Amino acid sequence: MAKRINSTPKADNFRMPGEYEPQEKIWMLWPERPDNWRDGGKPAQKAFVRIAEAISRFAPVTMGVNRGQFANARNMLPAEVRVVEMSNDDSWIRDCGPSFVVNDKGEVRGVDWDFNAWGGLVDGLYFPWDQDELVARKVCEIENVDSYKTSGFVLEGGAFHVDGEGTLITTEMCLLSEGRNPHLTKSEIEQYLKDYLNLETIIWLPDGIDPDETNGHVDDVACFARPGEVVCIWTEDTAHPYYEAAQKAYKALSEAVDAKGRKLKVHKFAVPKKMVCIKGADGIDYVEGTIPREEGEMAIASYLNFLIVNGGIILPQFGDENDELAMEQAKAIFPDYEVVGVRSEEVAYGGGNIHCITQQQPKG
Ligand code: KQY
Repeated sequence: MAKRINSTPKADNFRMPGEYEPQEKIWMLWPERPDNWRDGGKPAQKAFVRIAEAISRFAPVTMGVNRGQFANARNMLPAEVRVVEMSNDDSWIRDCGPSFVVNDKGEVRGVDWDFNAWGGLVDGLYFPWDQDELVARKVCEIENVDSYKTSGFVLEGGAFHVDGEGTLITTEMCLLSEGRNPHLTKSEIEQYLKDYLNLETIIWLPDGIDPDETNGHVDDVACFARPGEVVCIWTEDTAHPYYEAAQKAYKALSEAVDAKGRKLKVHKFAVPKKMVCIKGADGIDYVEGTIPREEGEMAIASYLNFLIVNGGIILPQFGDENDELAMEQAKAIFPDYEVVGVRSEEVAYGGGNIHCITQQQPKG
């Protein structure tokens, strides 16, 4: 039976592995929410199928699906993708799913953060979020994995990256936002991160690129390529909407020292040349309590929102002039990996990308 554990991963010698460490499987949730995805989620569902197929080449995929979409998802997805019924409010399992931790004996546990739809009643994106809040627990139950619950501490998986060796990167814009943990100081927030992910060093970047969506998740801006090396979005176009955030992130990372005392090597990573803008918004329902998505509005589109999975890099592609550049840069930064580009504008229209809709379960 999967139990709740009343201590912390740090106290029990569990740590969160880097995304480049071996993975058991990848979790996803099926899109259908008509007030977020256009045309009842049909175009997004096709994108999710392409992404699940690409990931399946490197690790098994399990897709959680709301009751009413089970038959359709099962029909659309290839046989190798496991489909399980799992109620949810939307498909962002990076954020509502568990963050898995492991120990040296090969045991795996989950960390179940409080989830409040990226800001709760202050600036959250939809209401209610009660089914999302249960996703981490359900995943742990299905996998028979014990879990820690951070009651009173709100966090999402897209808000941080770890190197697996005691270092985490995050943004002040997100973790210090009013809708997350206004009752905690910055050093109290650091202590939660250290206790629940078993860390020594937190590297703070100032800003993310989507203040109005996730309040600046780091997984659009920077990630670890391996211990001691990070990838950071970069543009020299001063008029680009991501320019300021990229500059600040690059500077913070270049000046940082990780938990092992290493100065980080920072790889520059392209951003789309032209902004991806929401299409087909007349096919999105308007519902009070959900942030409206407007025609032509800038969607957040970052190549850096890729997934690292057992020797594969699943890289967003937008039909942009810089798609090929991002592919080439990913191949150069990850020479031993196969880089697979997948068109994912439809995911961007919904507010995120490949990293946001996936959650890795590490091998024990
Ligand atoms: O990017 C994410 N991690 C989540 C975005 C949520 C968007 C909801 N419309």
